[in-house]
Amino acid sequence: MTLVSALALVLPGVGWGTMIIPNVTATTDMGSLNADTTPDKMVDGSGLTGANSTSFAGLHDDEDSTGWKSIPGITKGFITFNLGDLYELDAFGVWNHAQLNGDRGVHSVLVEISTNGTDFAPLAGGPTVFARAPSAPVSAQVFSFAPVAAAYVRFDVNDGYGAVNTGLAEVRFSGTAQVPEPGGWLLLGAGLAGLFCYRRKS
Ligand SMILES: [Ca+2]
Repeated sequence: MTLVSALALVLPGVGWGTMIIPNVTATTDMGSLNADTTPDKMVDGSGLTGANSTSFAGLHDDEDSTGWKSIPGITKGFITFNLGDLYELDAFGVWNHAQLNGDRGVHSVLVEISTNGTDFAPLAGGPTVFARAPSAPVSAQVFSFAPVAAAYVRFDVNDGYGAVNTGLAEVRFSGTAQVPEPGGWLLLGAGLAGLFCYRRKS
């Protein structure tokens, strides 16, 4: 265990050295109600005010065009998040969908992680239920766990809170970017040394 991961275990929420992961993308096999409710509305900050890059602060509205909503009749399926890089993932925050007094929200889930986007395993210490959000504005429900290497996170959605379709307003992840392997550092150092020598000669 590294010092960073040890500290992250004892610090609540976003631990020391971790950050909200930027540029996450989302896909789903549960479809979208319409062009305003596509999966990207879960990860683009739409409808979220007061958010920052170091915590799960922020309140989300319940407008029609700021969250993902599935195709009516489909409340079971997968949502896959691509973190864009490999991270020591330590927490995520869920702003559940508040429409219909929270009936629109996602209820029971299995959270899985992957380093390659193909092989997924259950997230140890991950939640199995997302709380109902009975009204907007919605604050994040934050789930923290022992840091684990992940480049992808998948929500295996089992059901919603009773509406004909289900959805999520926003999901954000926190973690520490994994440093390059020792070989990578050597290459970086050699490159910088080469650049330095080049500038000295010119
Ligand atoms: Ca949103």
